[in-house]
Amino acid sequence: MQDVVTVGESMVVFTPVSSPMMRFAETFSKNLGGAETNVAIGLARLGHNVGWISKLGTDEFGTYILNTVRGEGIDVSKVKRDPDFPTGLYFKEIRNPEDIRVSYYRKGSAASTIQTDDIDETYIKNTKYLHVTGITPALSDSAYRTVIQMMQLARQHKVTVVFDPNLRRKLWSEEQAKAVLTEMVTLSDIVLPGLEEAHFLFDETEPEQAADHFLARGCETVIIKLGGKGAYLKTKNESEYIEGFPVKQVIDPIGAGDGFVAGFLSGMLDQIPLSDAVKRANAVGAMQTQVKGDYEGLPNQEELHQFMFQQDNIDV
Ligand code: KDG
Repeated sequence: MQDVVTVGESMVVFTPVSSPMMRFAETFSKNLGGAETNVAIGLARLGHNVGWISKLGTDEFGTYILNTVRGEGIDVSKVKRDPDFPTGLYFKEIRNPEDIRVSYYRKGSAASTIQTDDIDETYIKNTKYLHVTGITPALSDSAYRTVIQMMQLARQHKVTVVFDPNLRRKLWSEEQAKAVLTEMVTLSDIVLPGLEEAHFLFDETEPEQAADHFLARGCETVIIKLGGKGAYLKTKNESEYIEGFPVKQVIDPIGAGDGFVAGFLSGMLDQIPLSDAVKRANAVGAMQTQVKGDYEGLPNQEELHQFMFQQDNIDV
């Protein structure tokens, strides 16, 4: 039995080293990225049992990803390997923390061939939370059908569905994204959009009004991520702004939203009050911005407690 099961694509990430610009760089660092594995790693480091469903090529990059994710303590027994399709790649140019450019090489990747036949219903039934993002349905039609079916199965089995829209404009058209992400909202119990995503979906600029659209579509808990400012939480019974943790300098913002989701789910699993779970989410998100890489800054329990304790004492 897992605490959280997630499904999605992980890619090898190459980051220019000798120059921040790809066209001049002669050396690149190799790493791992993928919103869903970022969340999974964050949760595993905080002591939770997590399973990851995906597909990888049988290439060296697939082996690297599988070993790394397994090495973080995540159950990879539901990750399939396919010799006919490559593992996805992406390149991340950090020109500065406000100007990060991402180039995907993931069309036709192994993960994009995931299909409904790959679903193991028992695995989904036996988890407390199913975590999905709006990246997976953008990969292919079969990936779209798979993720929707997983959400439906989770609901049938009373598994809580957690959805982060993670809008990736490079992967699909605005119309497609809006239609599918809205459909996913209606199949979710907990949604964690960024304010920009809430605006994209419902044309609202204020968190309070945006949150109401999600509640009206059946979500029980809405948490709107506000970056460094923290987050806005709304349910039927409560609503609150929860301040973020200040950081001196953002080194790499990628993965902060995933860290936020991991921190929040960790709080839910530990059964702390909702607003404390959001506070933990803010802390994990802030910590993730302090290190280069999509997941490297995600803390273990001790690091998290130390960070939150220090920050609370600075505030006093
Ligand atoms: O949320 C961080 C992700 O964007 C990154 O790790 C890569 O999954 C990724 C994507 O599709 O951009």
